Amino acid sequence: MDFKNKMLMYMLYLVLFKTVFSQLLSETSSSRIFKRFDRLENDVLVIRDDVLVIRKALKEESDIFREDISTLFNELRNLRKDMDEERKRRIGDISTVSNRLTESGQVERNDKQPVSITQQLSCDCGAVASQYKNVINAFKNEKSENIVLRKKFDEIRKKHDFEIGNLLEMFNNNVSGLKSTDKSLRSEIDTIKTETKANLSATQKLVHDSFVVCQKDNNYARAYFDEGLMRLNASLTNLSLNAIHEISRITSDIASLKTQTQGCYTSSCEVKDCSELLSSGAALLSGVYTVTTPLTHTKIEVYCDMVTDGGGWTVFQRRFNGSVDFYRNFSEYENGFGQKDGEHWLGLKFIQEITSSGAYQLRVDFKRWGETKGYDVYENFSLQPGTNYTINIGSRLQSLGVFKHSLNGAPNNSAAGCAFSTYDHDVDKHPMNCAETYRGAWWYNACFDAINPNALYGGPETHEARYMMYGFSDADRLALAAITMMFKQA
Ligand SMILES: [Ca+2]
Repeated sequence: MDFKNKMLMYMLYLVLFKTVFSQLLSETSSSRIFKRFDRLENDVLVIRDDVLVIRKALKEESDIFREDISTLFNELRNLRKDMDEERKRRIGDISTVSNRLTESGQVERNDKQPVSITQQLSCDCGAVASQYKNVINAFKNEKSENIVLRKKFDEIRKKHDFEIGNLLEMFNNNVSGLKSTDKSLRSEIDTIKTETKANLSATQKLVHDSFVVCQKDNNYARAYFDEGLMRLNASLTNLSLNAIHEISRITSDIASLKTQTQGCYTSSCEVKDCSELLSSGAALLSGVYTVTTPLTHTKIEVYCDMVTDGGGWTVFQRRFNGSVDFYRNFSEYENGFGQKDGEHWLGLKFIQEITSSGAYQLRVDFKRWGETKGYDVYENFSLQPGTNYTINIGSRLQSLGVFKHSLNGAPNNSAAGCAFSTYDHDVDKHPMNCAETYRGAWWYNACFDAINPNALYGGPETHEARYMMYGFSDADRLALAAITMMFKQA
């Protein structure tokens, strides 16, 4: 690669560097500035390498020129030496000739044989003169050639001096330009370093400030969390204590219940209903218990409601999901059906036997579709002796959610004083079979007025008289979702 091409490449490097650097300056991100800075340093190193190569090339060329000049000097020296030798030789020849001439003159003056000498001399002088002439011509030629060589040497030397001067000037200019560029680059690098340092300081301050804020937030959150945790621990401790207390109470209740239940399987435990079970002193839960009927001493299972209105209620009818079919014959109503812990009918004979032994209240609880609840309570409930199981119902004590109807209201419609009818045991006061017509079993009058608790189990939209209902309003006549009928000692 010659010098011009290298200079051209160098200029290209400079342009490239300027472009890169101007782009570098436009960057704001410190990481990008760092990357550009690295590239810039690489470019500077490449340029420095090129300068070294240029310097080396210049030196080599300069050495070559020096060698050439030295060679020329040597040649010139040799030429001079040759010329001197030749000149000496010619001078020697001339001297010889001159001596010979002198000698021949002496011979002419002293020799007594001048003719032969003259002849000899004329013969030798012609040859010597010719030789001398040749020598002179050769010398002239040599001199002329010597002058030409000297001229050429001067021209070459001038030319080389001029080229060396040009090269030196170019070299000095390049070095000066490189020094200027280097200075400029160093200045720009310093500027970038300063800016980067400032950016780094600002970023460090920002990070530090953010860290301080985060730390404060973190401390606040931790304190809040710790406080919450303490509160939670306290709550959990209270809950645990309450739970332990509750578990202890329930365990005690279960133990009492077990004792009571087991006791009632023995002949010594003779409670006739849930009222007596409750008043026996144990803290009891609602559920199925065994009682002994007061007259026939029959042990039967009954469901006791120990919650409603003080508890002690013996349930004789319970419906809440339609799982048990209540359209049944008289015998089944007399003896009972269903599961005591689910939907069931206790049995007319058991209701009759228990309620005949004392004063009992009758309570009806019901729930309409949509969760509206109601109840109806009467005094003096019992079933008269005999197989018709005629119902006695006293005054209404309290009620909720029952409209104008009641169990002992209108003489032609209320249940009070009526016998119990099923589809196969029509003892109602109407010519037709009320139980069959209205798909129930009840103390039908002629036939009933909005109260048909053992009829078909209907849905939320059912509003017909053959569906389970109790004291509906004339407006809705909707079926019930659940109903419970029970008694307890007054
Ligand atoms: Ca009838």
